[in-house]
Amino acid sequence: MPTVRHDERSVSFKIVYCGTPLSGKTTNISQLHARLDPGSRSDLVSLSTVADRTLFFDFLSVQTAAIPGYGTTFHLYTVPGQITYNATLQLVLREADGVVFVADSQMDRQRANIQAFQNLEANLRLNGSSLDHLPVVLQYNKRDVPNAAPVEYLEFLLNNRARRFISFEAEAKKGRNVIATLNAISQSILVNFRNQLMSTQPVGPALAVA
Ligand SMILES: Nc1nc2c(ncn2[C@@H]2O[C@H](COP(=O)(O)OP(=O)(O)O)[C@@H](O)[C@H]2O)c(=O)[nH]1
Ligand SMILES: [Mg+2]
Repeated sequence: MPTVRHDERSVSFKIVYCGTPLSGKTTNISQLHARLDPGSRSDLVSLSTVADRTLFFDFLSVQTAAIPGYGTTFHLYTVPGQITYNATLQLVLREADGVVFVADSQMDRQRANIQAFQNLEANLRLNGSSLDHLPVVLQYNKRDVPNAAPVEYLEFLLNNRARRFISFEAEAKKGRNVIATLNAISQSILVNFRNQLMSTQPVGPALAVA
């Protein structure tokens, strides 16, 4: 759910980056941090466990002028892919306005991608949400690796559904299509937001005349 503050004339949305461990979620966020204007983004916040480099989550917020008259902010979170951190995933997914699923292109990570995808679906269901209603963008990351699965195969595994998701090939490490992915998910969220507003607002005079 977006947070709308009419007193401050601000709207904020939450985007969650999900996917199997080491697929490149943190790399996406740190590349965005490096590439966006420092004046329109926050510092990068990363909370990690002491024992290893596994992160609880990363956080970055980005300001845009997407909604006229309102300051519009997208809050970006990554969540750990490990099943051990499922409680964190569920908590961060709560109230998500959109999801970026970062898939690992390496052929031997396809089973892990599928598991992470099914885990995402299950957690959304527990939160009363679903992939059929939420804006989702798929990112096929690590296209540079020698054992990359063909994109058509990734589409077959992860995007073989009635309502297909927008998908991108990416090399997050080099920043390729990292901003394009953010752009697509934020567009999709804004369209959703506008549609929801239209369905809850009373019909205005212009519409009544038409
Ligand atoms: N070859 C290659 N490696 C990548 C790419 N994106 C991320 N990585 C590497 O994959 C590893 C895991 O990335 P990280 O962002 O920590 O994954 P996370 O667990 O999903 O947050 C790191 O060593 C990254 O440098 C990419 O596009 N190509
Ligand atoms: Mg990470």
